[in-house]
Amino acid sequence: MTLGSMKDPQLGGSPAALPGASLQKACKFLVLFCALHLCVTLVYYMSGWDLRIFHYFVENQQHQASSLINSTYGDDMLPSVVPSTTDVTPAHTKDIVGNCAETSPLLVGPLRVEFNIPVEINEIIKANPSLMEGGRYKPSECKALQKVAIIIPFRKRESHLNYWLYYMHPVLQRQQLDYGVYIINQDGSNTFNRAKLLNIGYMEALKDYDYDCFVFSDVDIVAMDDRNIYRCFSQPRHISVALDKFGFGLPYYQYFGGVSALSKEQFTKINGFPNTYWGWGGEDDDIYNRIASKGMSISRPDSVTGKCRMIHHNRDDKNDPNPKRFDLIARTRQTMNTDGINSLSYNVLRRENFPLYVKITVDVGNP
Ligand SMILES: *[C@@H]1O[C@H](CO)[C@@H](O)[C@H](O)[C@H]1NC(C)=O
Ligand SMILES: [Mn+2]
Repeated sequence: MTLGSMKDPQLGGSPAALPGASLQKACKFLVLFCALHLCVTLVYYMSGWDLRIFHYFVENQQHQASSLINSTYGDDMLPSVVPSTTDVTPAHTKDIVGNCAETSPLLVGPLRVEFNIPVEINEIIKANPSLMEGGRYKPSECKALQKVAIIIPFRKRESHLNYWLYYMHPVLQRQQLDYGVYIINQDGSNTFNRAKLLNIGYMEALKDYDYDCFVFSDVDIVAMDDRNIYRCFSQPRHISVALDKFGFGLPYYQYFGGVSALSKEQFTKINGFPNTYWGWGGEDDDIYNRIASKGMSISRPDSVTGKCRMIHHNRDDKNDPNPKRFDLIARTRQTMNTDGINSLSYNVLRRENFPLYVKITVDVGNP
C-alpha cells in the first residue's frame, strides 16, 4: 500500500504503527474537508434565499417593524445594514436585432458626485443635446427595453433640481432608456404630501406616453454609479439602497424610501400609493407594506452599485414629521384598497414643458 509506505518523520515509533496512524490522519482530514465544503455550499445556497425568508418574517411582523425601528433610533442616528442582492432580472424572451442590449455598453460604473459648485440650467441644456423638449429621450442606436417615467415630487427646491438634472440626464441616456422627467410641483404652502404627488405623477405621465415603468425619486438624491439602472424589475425595485446619509447602507431592512421603481402592473396591484400621509415620514413604509401584503418582494442592487448621494438640507417648511404616521402604517392592509390611485383627486393648475423636464403644478388639497 502506498499510504503505509509513506514515511512520517513526526511519528518516530515502531514501523508497524505507521500505516494505521497515517490512514487515520488522512481520513480525519477528508471528513473535515467534506464538512467545510458542505458548510460553504450551504452558506452560498442560503444567501440566495435570505430576502424571501425575511419577506415571510416581515409579512407577519409588518405592523410593528417600521414604527419600532424609527422610534427606537433617532432620524439621524439610524444603523446601517448592507443590502442583500437578490434581483431577478426579467427573463430574456427574444433578441430581435435593433433591441437595446440587456446591459448597456455605454455604462462607465462609479461616478463622482459633488454638490459644492452650483450648476446653471443653460450649461445642462448644452451638455445634453440629444434631449427632446420636456426632458424626453429615446436612444437612437437601438430600441429601448422599457419606457420609463421619472416622477419627482417637488416644492421650492430649484437648486436641488438643477443638480439632479445635471447628474442624472447623462446617466439615464447611457442606460439607454426611453424616458421622460416629470416634476410634480405642489402648489401653495399647505402641508406637503409626497405620496399623493407620486400618484399624480403616475396619472399625468400616462396622459403623455405609454410608459410601462415608473421611477419615483426624491429631488435631492443622485446615483453614484450608472450601473444602478433606473428601470423596472420582476419585483418592485428599491434603487437608493446605499445612501451616504445612512453610511452607504439601508437604515432598516424594510426601507423603501428615496428612489424606487414600479412597473405599471406592480403599481396597479397595490392600488398605487396612499393619499393620506400629510407631512414627513411613513408613506414609504406604507408602500412597503402594500407590496409585502400583495406577496411581492423587493428587488435591490448590491451596496456598491447602489451608492447614492443626498443633498444636505434643513427640514422644509410645512413638512414636519406627521404625528399620525405610526397609526397609519399599522393599518395599511385595511386602508390600501380604498386609499390609493382609485381615490385620487387633484387639480392641475399648470403644465409646462421645459427643455429638461415637464413641470406639473398641482393643487393637492388639505389634510
Ligand atoms: C423612518 O425613517 C425613514 C428614513 O428617514 C423614512 O423614510 C421613513 O418614512 C420613516 N418612517 C416613519 C414611520 O417615520
Ligand atoms: Mn431630503
